[in-house]
Amino acid sequence: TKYERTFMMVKPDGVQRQLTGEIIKRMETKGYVLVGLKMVTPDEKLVSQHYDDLKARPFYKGLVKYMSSSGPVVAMVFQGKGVVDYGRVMIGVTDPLKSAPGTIRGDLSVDVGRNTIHGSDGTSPAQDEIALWFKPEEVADIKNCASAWIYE
Ligand code: DAT
Ligand code: MG
Repeated sequence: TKYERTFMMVKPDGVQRQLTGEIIKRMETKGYVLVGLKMVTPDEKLVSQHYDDLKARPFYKGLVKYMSSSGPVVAMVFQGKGVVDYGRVMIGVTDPLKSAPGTIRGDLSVDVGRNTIHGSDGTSPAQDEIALWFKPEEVADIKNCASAWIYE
């Protein structure tokens, strides 16, 4: 694939609040291509692996419990130029009340523990997270017909 990929996930609060379409719409209208999509009800093991780098943090236990006992999430892979870093810009910072208006968290969320969406923090974590949540055959190799009108 020509462009990088990132892992994003609509968290249980975002699914319950029916924000999945809004989130996908923002990424797609930017010009990023959805190449992986599934609803998953993650167990503790999967969430623990996903947030392994935070296991020393005081909120880790509550985070894992929330993410693994609140119903489904929507796991996604987006593809495009700069999608890892710019995807994070579109998401906003961790605390929604510190996120700028126009960002997903800034527009849609209030509390840090209900901040609606996850996005990989770097290209290396992105690769790890895609591999954790998706089988290789679940990520499509899409040649987007609009790419000549998005990229010069
Ligand atoms: P981000 O999701 O912006 O990458 P992170 O990786 O530092 O942030 O933390 C993962 C999630 O853990 C975050 O989306 C919400 C939760 N979290 C982070 N910091 C927290 C805190 N101080 N109190 C409660 N939950 C927190
Ligand atoms: Mg993070």
